[in-house]
Amino acid sequence: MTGSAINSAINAAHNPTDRTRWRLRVDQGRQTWHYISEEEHKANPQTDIEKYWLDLKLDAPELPKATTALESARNGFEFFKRLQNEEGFWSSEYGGPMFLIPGLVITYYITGTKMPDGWSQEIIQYLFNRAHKEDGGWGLHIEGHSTVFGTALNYIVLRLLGVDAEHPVCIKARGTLHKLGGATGSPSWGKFWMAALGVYDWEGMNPVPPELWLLPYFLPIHPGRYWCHTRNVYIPMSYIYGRRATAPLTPLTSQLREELYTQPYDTIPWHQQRNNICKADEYYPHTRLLNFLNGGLVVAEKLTSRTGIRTRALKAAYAQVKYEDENTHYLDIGPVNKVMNMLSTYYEEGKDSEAFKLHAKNNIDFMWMSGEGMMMNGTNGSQLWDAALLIQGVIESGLADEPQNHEAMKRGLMFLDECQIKRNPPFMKEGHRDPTLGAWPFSNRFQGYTVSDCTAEGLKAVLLLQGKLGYTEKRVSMERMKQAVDIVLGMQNANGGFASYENVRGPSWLELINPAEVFGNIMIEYTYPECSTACVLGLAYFREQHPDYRRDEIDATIDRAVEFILSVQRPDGSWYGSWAICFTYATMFACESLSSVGMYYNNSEAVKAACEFLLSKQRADGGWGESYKSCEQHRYVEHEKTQVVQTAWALMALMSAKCPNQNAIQRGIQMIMSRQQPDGQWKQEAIEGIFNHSCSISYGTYKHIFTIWALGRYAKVYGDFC
Ligand code: LAN
Repeated sequence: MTGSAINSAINAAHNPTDRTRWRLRVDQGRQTWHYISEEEHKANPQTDIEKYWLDLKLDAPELPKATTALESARNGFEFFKRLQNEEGFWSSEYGGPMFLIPGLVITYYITGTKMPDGWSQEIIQYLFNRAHKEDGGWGLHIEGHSTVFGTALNYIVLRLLGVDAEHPVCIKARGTLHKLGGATGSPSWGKFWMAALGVYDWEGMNPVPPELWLLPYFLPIHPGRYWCHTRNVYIPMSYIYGRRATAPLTPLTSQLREELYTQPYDTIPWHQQRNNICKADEYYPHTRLLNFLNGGLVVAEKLTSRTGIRTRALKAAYAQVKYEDENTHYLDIGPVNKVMNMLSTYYEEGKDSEAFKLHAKNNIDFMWMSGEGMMMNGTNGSQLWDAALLIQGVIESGLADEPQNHEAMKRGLMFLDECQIKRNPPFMKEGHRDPTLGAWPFSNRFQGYTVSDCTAEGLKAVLLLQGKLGYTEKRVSMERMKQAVDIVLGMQNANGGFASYENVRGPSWLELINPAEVFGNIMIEYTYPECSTACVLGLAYFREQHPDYRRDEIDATIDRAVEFILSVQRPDGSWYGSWAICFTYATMFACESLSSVGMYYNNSEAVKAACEFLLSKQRADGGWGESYKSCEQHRYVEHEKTQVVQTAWALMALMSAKCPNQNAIQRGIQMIMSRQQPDGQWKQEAIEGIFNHSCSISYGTYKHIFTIWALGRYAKVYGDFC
């Protein structure tokens, strides 16, 4: 081949695939994208769901222009119904974090695993599209400034997938990486992936000793007490670190060694890099306690790493990898430990093992294809969460009573029935898991982790579907609802609040040894007003329909949870939101809780203060708009633009609080209506979600769910006009 023929062959590999050949399949709540052949494509045309998410032209008709709030909600649901699949849920993009794809691609490279058709080109596309226009780098998440973590790791991805170092995207990204000081300044999770790949030295990383698994559980530092996401990331990380498992050097990784740093690889003083974290990356700096302990661990590492203790510790850590894999049908709690567990399995059981094959097969559940290319979702979807919320909005608005929507509601119930978890984890005790029988998860029952508020929202949706609509079957038995109630009742913490997946198991000072640098509040479970609200309402809805079951406990649990919510209100009347942006989101939840126990604007100072807070943030155009920076900085930060999703949240809060300022509410409703498209949809605006105070995450369905819900509530409260 001539030089130019080689170049065009290389470039062709970086072109997008034929987007019309992508199909989204669903199977018992699992959702997976497939790149199909030309023949299959001809035999099986693309649906609106696929077209919508791929940014292709839909066949959705223009609807009669809405003149009232209810008409607008109806048009919104008319459109959104097109995106419901045959199993009754709504698939959706759940990207945002920019540190997930690197773990996948590095693991595939090390283990020599072939990617399914279309992935490689489309991952490249995604990174090309998401490189920041100004400096060519990537951040922690799609809206964040360029960091070493984002830029070094995604640069590595492009190179491993075959993009040339002299490709303009690589040149620009490398320039930014070098300006930031090079890959030595990466946060620890990046150091880990680079060391595993062989382009960073383990000596430049703080120890992650698997020996922690040999400690007795009564010690507060035992990893079984950590927040389950953190625990599950550090299990395989400690296994791989403990073995110093590094991929053999290849011509490509030797080149990367020279591309990632500002000085020759062999001259880097690695032991001085352990605590070298670029300022642009740092959200939660190391504490002095952590640095002190790490210093001790470095010495301990020299003594133990080749002894029988290490062998025993590796065994204990790997046992935890297995429990997690088996408990989750080899899906794992999230995308980070998913691929770390796959890499651990490769080293422990080999590439031909059944376990490794299952891992390789199941990564597809995390991959999401979009008009921008392929990303890795923050979980294996948000199936249950989106369905449960949307169904509640449609029922509250009264739209569920209209005959054209019966079928959608029946299918929704079918999915909730399917999705409820019908067993406890097989390795519950050994794997430090809590019960799951009767719970609802965030995504699907295969991943199968209980989440407090997902259980409560699932229960609420079932109670409404089965208890309030005349035309649905009783698919979820009383017995199964009681199981869900038992789960919720078991999840209240000593302070009255509810945490996310498990009860708080460790002391809050553990946060002082949070080693991840880029996230806050990750070491233990914390209690949240959002999760607590869902539990309050879930129990209250159940009590209304079934007043006899565990009545005293339900009453007492609700009272204590409401006390908790009141106790975390901030002096300005707002609540800090941990799972979406930010004060607007949590204040909506808190107001819902308080109104459920009869506290409103006119009889509660707390609710009045909440309304005043929200009203003080309303913009001239009638809407609200908050930036993800609120979550980072713990103070309200305005977004440059008004956002329909936050406008809907603020309105939901004001309406549940019975705020007397109807004019403000009406202006908000008009703002939402003004952004509705002729086919009933709302366009994507800024990112909606957040986690760990610093990383934003997309909830691609919120622009439909909360708009419909707020409009529907408005019509219910004020009548159908606007
Ligand atoms: C989620 C998504 C859903 C979210 C809600 C149900 C909305 C919340 O109310 C409770 C917490 C929960 C379940 C939650 C926890 C943390 C998750 C799983 C995420 C924000 C999605 C992605 C994030 C996960 C930790 C991302 C991987 C990163 C690590 C730091 C391991």
